[in-house]
Amino acid sequence: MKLSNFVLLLLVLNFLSCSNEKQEAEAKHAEYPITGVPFSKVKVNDNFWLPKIETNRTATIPASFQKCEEMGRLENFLIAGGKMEGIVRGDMPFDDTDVYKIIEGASYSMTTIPDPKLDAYVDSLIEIIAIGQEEDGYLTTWKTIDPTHSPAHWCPPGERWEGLVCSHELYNAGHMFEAATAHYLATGKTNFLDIATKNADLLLSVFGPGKNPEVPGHQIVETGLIKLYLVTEKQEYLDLAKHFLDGRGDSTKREIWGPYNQDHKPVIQQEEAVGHAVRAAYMYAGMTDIAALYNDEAYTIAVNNIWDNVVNKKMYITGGIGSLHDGEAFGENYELPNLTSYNETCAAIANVYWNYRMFLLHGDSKYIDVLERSLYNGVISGVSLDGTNFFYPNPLSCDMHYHFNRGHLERQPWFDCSCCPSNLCRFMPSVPGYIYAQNDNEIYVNLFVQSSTKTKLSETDVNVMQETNYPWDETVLIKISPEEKSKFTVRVRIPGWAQNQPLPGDLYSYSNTVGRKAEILVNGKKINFEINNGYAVLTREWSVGDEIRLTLPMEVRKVTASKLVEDNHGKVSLERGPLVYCVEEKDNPEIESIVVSNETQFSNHFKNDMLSGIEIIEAKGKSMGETFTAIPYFVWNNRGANKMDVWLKEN
Ligand code: FUB
Ligand code: ZN
Repeated sequence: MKLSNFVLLLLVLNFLSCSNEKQEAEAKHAEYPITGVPFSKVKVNDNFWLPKIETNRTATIPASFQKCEEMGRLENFLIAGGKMEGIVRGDMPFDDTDVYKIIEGASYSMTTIPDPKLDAYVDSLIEIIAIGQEEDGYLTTWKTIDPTHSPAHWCPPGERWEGLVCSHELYNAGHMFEAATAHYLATGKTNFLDIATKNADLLLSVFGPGKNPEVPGHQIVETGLIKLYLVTEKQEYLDLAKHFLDGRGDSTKREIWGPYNQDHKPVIQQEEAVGHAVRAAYMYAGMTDIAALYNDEAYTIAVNNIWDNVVNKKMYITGGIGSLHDGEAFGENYELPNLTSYNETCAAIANVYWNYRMFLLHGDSKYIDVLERSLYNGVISGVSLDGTNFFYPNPLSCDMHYHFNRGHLERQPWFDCSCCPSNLCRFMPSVPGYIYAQNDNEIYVNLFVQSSTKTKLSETDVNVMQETNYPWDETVLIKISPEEKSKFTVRVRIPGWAQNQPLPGDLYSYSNTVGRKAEILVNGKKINFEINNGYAVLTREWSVGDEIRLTLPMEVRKVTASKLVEDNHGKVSLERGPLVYCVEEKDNPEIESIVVSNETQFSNHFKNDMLSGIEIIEAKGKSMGETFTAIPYFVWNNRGANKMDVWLKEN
């Protein structure tokens, strides 16, 4: 792949929105195999995502800014800049990043819905951030305030760049780069970008061949640098990103830190997902960027191998990754406990970032299958329906004894380590960016969300519209209206679950396979279609008003896990469409006696008045235990703490 191809490819990754003419002009110069249609070009008008994105804008982002103010996150910048007296506030060496991540979310939000008040507030925060930056560009407030005093008992104090394994200086930089890029693309202003490039230039003078050989203890600076490169075109930023990745696990130049930091062997030799899950998934996203950007086979092979390991051995049915509380880490192969599953919200988000890049690199819908599963289950379970309370871990069972949510049984408004709420702030407004993608003469319909967009193919511009009540209903109407009648391809994703495969790989399977297949009508006529890389490939001469009607078999399905997953022996979980279901004590006072047998009958119906409107599953059978109600996993724990199970005993 040519460098310029990848530049554009990355430009349209979920974070990056081309909202002004300058960016559109940049985009026109590039060529690339597949590019996502950026969220700023997609108008979502559905009943599922739009309310969630709106809740993020009106509740989550303001509440999170408020928390940053209350918890001293802003004061740290002022103290660092000598405008206030005091010692560092907060408990984490990366508290600065909460401010950055919420600004990133606010920037995305402003791209879709202009908000002058929010714009002015964000500018005032950027002024405060600038105060915390040292003359030479250095910016990590706790070290500037007093390098002899660490806010975290688990990370010793030290001068600049000392103790990078835990100091988070490069993690702080990475989130700043991602946020500053988003802010620049959203507003066209350079006030934040200037802070970021000043810091990145300092990194260039400190790290790189023949300089400080250390690598980040927590990855994200790599993708941050790549985004900075995309907007500045400064090649050194890109080179430094690759340099940081190349340096991991190389014991000839530095003392390596081991598997927890994915620093046990060179990244291109890694085959198994190990260690801290968020670090890992951010790194795999960065590696995928490098694989595409440099057309690097070794990087491509490595991310393919690691991906195979994750989907076949280390992923929850909810798309969650990182099963262990201990170290917030991946467990051994098939080590997927339910009650104690960690499944950090940030890791689910990182899994989306990574899988989207894998799709852009390979054009296979199996990556979108993983992305969709994470998105509809393990990501949005992280936030309450009102947008103000959060899960850090997302377990698959709750017994009311194991206080899984950092000592609590319910979602919390904030945490001492508040990475997950601020990650949701930045993630939610970007969801429309995962729906469509394209290359020269093909349009990909990846997610089924009522929405519209306009894509520019080589021959013509094409308006694409979806009408659907997905994920509740199984029909999707896709309207294709080219400005000029012309021949091109529409690739409509046929989800794995609609082809009797819950996830790519053999970790999970359905015990009641459904005979009904996905069906497609074009302009009212049923067609036979080929499935290629997971897509129905519809190539024809399209004209204004053409319609594709997709019907997906949304029967209730029973999932079983590989026998190697000990916790799920003799158990099944329920799914419908992309949604994983669970049972809660609220609906099922006798939750412990719930059982599923071959005779259990399932029906589903929509309950408008329940949990903001959900499709419930009702089970009926010969025994009392077979009569129960299941709800989508992502809404559990919105009616107070109570027992919950995803995996149900099978009789
Ligand atoms: O270390 C920064 C963030 O805090 C990680 O990504 C999360 O897992 C939490 O530990
Ligand atoms: Zn987190």
